[in-house]
Amino acid sequence: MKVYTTACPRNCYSTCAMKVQVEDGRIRRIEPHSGNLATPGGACLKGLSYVERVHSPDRILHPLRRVPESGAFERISWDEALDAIAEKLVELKADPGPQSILYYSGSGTKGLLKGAGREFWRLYGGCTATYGDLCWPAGLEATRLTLGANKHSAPWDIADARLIVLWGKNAAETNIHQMAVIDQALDAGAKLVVIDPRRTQSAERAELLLQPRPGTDGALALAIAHLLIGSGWIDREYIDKHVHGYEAFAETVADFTPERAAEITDIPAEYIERLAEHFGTIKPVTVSPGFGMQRFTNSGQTMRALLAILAITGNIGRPGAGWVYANLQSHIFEPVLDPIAFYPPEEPDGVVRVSISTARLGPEMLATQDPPLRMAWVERGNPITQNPETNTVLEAFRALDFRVVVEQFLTDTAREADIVLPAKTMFEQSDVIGAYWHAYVQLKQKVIDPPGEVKPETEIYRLLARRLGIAEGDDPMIFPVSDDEVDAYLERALEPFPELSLEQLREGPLPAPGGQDVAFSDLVFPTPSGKIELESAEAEQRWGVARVPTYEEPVESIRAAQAAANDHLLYLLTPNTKNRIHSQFGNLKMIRQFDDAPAAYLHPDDARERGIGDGDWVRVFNERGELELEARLDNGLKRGCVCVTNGWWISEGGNVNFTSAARETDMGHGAAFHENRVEVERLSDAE
Ligand SMILES: Nc1nc2c(c(=O)[nH]1)N[C@H]1C(S)=C(S)[C@@H](COP(=O)(O)OP(=O)(O)OC[C@H]3O[C@@H](n4cnc5c(=O)[nH]c(N)nc54)[C@H](O)[C@@H]3O)O[C@H]1N2
Ligand SMILES: Nc1nc2c(c(=O)[nH]1)N[C@H]1C(S)=C(S)[C@@H](COP(=O)(O)OP(=O)(O)OC[C@H]3O[C@@H](n4cnc5c(=O)[nH]c(N)nc54)[C@H](O)[C@@H]3O)O[C@H]1N2
Ligand SMILES: [Mo]
Repeated sequence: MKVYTTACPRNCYSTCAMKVQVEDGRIRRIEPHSGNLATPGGACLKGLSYVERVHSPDRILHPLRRVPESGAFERISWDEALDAIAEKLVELKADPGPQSILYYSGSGTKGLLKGAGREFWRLYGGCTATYGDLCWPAGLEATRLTLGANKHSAPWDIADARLIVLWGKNAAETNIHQMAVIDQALDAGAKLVVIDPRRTQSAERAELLLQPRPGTDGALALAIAHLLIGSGWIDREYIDKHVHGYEAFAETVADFTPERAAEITDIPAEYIERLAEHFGTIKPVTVSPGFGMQRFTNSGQTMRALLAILAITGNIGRPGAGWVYANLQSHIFEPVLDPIAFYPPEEPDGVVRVSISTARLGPEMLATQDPPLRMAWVERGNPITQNPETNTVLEAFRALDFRVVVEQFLTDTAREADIVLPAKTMFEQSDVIGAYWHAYVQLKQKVIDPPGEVKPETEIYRLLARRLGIAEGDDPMIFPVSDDEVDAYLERALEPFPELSLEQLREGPLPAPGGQDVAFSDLVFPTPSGKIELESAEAEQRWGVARVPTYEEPVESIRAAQAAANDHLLYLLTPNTKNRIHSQFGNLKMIRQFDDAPAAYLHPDDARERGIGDGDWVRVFNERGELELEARLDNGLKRGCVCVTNGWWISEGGNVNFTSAARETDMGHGAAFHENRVEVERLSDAE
C-alpha cells in the first residue's frame, strides 16, 4: 500500500488537502491531511465517496458514438472517434469557418492543465467561446470595484470576529469547514446572524435569522447604512482616511428608512434596527456573503451595498473583520480567473473568436450568425442541467450537426453528444490548483493510472492536433502527456515562485507567496482613488448602474407579477446541497443513501392554499418549463418561496433549470437564475 498527498479540485470553497491510500491500483481510503490548516477535519462525504466514484461501474471507460437510428451509444475505438472528430474539424474550418464551433468548458475541476483546451482552439484557428460565468461574477466585480481586489483574510481569522453575518450563505452545507471556525468564535462569545429566506443548518446557532423576500437584500443593507449614519455608529476617522464617496452614499441612504426597507424586504423594521445596532456597537465584524445571493438582476449593486456597511464602520483591514467572499490570493498563475477575463475577449493574440454569454448560452447559441454554430465541444461542464433555460439549451444543442462531450459519466449533456470521450478523474493526472477560500497552492497528485481507455484531455488534444497537422501539437509544454512531461510543465509554471516547488508540494499544501492573512491590513486598496470606493465612476461607465449602490426591484419579482395579474406567485430557490457539487456525486450509492430523489419544499400555508400535502406529487412550472416531483412541507421556509436543490439530472426528474431564465446579472456577466417565478400545483396524492 502507498499513501499519497493530494487535494480535491472540485468547485468548492474548502479545496481539502487529503491523503489517499492506494493498493493494487485502487483507491482504498481517503484521510485528512494536517498540512491544510483550513481543512484539518479532512474531506466531507463527497470527498470520502471518491473511493466509489473513481471505480464506479458507471464511469465511461472508452469512446462512445451515438447510433443515430436508435439513440443508443456504442463503443468505438479512439482511432474511429478521433478520425471522425478531425474530419469534422477540417470540414468546418474550411466552411463556414472555425467560429462555427462552440468550445464550452465548465467548473468540473480546477488546475493549470485546463489551459490545454484554450491553447488547442487557438492553434486550430479560433472558435466561439463563452464569457461570463454561472457562479460568482457579480460579487467579484462588486468587490473589485469597491476594494480593488478579490481577496479576504485567512479562514481562521473569523475566529476573532465578535459579530459574524452569513448573508445569503449556507456554510453548514457549502463551506462546512468554515462552520468549525465560526463555532470557535461563537464559543468565545461572538454573535451569529444569518440572512436567508430559508432556515438553514447554518442558522442553528444564530442569534438572529432574517428572512428577506428573495432579491431584496440591497434594500436591507441600505436601511442598515441609514440607521448607522443616523445613530452616529460610524467610524469617521476611518471614513476620512480610507473611504471614497461617503458623502454621495450618505445622501442616497438618507431616505432609506427601516420602514421603507421593511416594506420591500418583508422583514419587520424592528429586526432591521436590531441588526443595525449589532453592526454599530460590536467590533470586529465579518460579513461572509454567499454566491447564491448574487444571482439576481440587481445583485452587483446589492453586493456593493453590503460592502458599504463594512466600510463605514471601519471593518475592513483589521483582524476578525472583513468581507469573506472570494479569496483569490492563491490564483497566482491563472489570469483566467481574474474577473476581467470574464469579459468578452479582446483577441490580443489576433485569433478571431466569437464570444457568447454563458448566462444566455441557449438563446445566444441559437442566435449566433456569421457563421451559425454547427458543432460543440464540451468539457468539465454539464450545461444541459446547470445553465439557465434548459429547454432552450437543449434546442440549441440539438440544432447542431455535431457534438463532442468529454465526460466521466453519462450526464444529461453527455447524452446529447454524438461522440463521448472518456475523461480522467483528479487521481489520474497531476496538476497544481489554487482555491477561493484559503490561500494554499496544492498539488493534485496522480495516484493511479487512468482505467480502461481513459485519456487525459492533454493527450486527446495532442492526438487531434497531430491529425490536423498542427505542428505545436507535439510540444509537451503545451500538451504534456507522460508523467515526466506533466511534471516539467508544472515545474515551469512554478518557476517564477521560488517559495514553491513540486518536491515540496508532493508533501503538502504551501501558502501562496505574497499573501496576507488579514486582507488589506496595509489599508492599500488598488482602486482608482486608492480608497474603498462607495462611489465608483467605473461602475457607471462599465455597467450603466448608479455610481453609488442603489436598490432596484428585481426584474422577475412577485410584486411585478401581482401588478400584472400574472399567476406564477412563488419564488423558486435552487440552492446547493451538502452531498453534491452541483450535478456531481448524485449518481453514487454512498450519496443516494442520504438523498435519493429531488423534492419541492413549501411552507405549510402556501401548500394548504394549493391543496398540497406532504408527500404529494406536484408540478413546479412557469412559461419556460416544468418539473414533476414530490412535495415536502418546511416550516422554516419563508412564505412565498418554494425550494428545490440544483444539480439533479433530467433523468432523475429534478432539473430546476427547466424553469430558470437566461438572463445576466447587472454586472460581471453572471447568471441571474435565482430570479425565477413559478407556480406549484398538485398532481396526485402521496403514495
Ligand atoms: N456541498 C456543496 N458545497 C458547495 C457547492 C455544492 O454544490 N455543494 N458548490 C460550490 C459553489 S460552485 C458555490 S458557487 C458555492 C455557493 O455557496 P452558497 O452561496 O452558500 O450556496 P447557495 O446554496 O447557492 O446559496 C446560499 C443561500 O442563499 C440563499 N438565498 C437565495 N436567495 C437569496 C436572497 O435573495 N437573499 C439571501 N439573503 N439569501 C438567498 C439560499 O436559500 C441558500 O441557503 O458553494 C460551493 N460549495
Ligand atoms: N438553478 C441553478 N443552477 C445553477 C446553480 C444554482 O445555484 N441554481 N449554481 C450554478 C453554479 S454556482 C455553478 S458553479 C454551476 C456548475 O455547473 P458546471 O460547471 O456544469 O458543474 P457540474 O455540475 O459540477 O458539472 C461538471 C462536470 O464536469 C465533469 N468533470 C469533472 N472533472 C472532470 C475532468 O477532469 N475532465 C472532464 N472532461 N470532465 C470533468 C463532471 O463529471 C461533471 O459532469 O452550476 C450553476 N447552476
Ligand atoms: Mo458556483
